[in-house]
Amino acid sequence: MSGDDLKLLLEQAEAEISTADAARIEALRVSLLGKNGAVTNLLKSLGGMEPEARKEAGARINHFKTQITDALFARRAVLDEAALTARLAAERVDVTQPPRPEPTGTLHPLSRTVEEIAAIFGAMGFVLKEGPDIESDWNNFSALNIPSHHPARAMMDTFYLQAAPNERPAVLRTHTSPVQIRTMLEWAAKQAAGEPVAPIRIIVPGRTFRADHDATHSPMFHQFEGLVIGPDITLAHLKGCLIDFLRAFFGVPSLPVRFRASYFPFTEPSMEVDIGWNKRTGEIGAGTDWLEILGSGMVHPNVLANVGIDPRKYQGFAFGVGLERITMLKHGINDLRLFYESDIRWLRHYGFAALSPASLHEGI
Ligand code: 2U9
Repeated sequence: MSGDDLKLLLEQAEAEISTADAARIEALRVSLLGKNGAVTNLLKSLGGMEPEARKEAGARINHFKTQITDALFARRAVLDEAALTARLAAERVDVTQPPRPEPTGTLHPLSRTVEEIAAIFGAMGFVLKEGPDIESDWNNFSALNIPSHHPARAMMDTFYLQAAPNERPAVLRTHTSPVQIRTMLEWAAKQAAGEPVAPIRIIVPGRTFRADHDATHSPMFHQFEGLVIGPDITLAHLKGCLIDFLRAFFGVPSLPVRFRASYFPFTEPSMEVDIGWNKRTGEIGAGTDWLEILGSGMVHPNVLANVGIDPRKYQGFAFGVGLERITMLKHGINDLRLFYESDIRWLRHYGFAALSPASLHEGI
């Protein structure tokens, strides 16, 4: 093969290599440099040449071989680089993306209030207790010193469930107090069995039911109640505990709190608790007006006796709060019915981020 032929072959090969893909590059390598490729065949043809001509042709062939090798290497480098760039683009990780899909829902304001209450009372050593919506008449009324003829039963507008003949009807609980009754019964049973018991310190949030429906009453609403029972619990504990709670919950360290004598069948003495506010602006902790916020009292000795606790050895205090009421006051919500309408716009506005738990050090 003449020098010109080889030059032409080199130009053609380089042109082809310059646009080849990875598979074509390999095919070209085999056909040009492989065992039966062009270069090998050219080298074989050297055998029959004169020494001078062989030297010249050998140099040309070697040059051709080097050029082809370089061209293949360069093209491969371009293809590898392009493949890597494409992979990097395709497999790019945005480290600023959240690890899981963003939560789009919000925590209902009532759930948030329960979390806040749990955080505040949790710090005071209380544990959270829950119980069933359907209760016996005894757990809901009789044990709480509300006998059959008591006007409080009518006051509470109870939903009764169909009863079997000769049985008292079950009720939809009118307050969360039956959970305290259950807790005290278990406590007294343990003690009677000789098991060691710690003082009771519970908070009980939950659904309650009364046959009542207008702008400020819903047939289903929520309460939370609290109960402390121990050998040396006094009215001073009740006052300290509730003052601390109200100041933490409303975020006003100097919130004025007033205790006013009242009546509940299950407590004696009983007290209503008021906080200071400005009735005109709705600001809590400012102004000279008083707002009734919760009910409380020392657990009635009859109630303790009903559940098998000796009232001469143990005393305690209890309190009850409407969850909707304190949530409305805290967040300026003006209609009770909004809580249950599941209006997504309202929930977005008044809802809370589900992943930011209530805690005392975050200021509730
Ligand atoms: C036991 C003993 C005593 C719970 C109490 C109140 C006072 C009270 C109301 C607040 C607003 C109900 O939601 S509301 O309408 N509750 O005023 N509750 S003392 O007393 C108990 C509970 C259980 C065994």
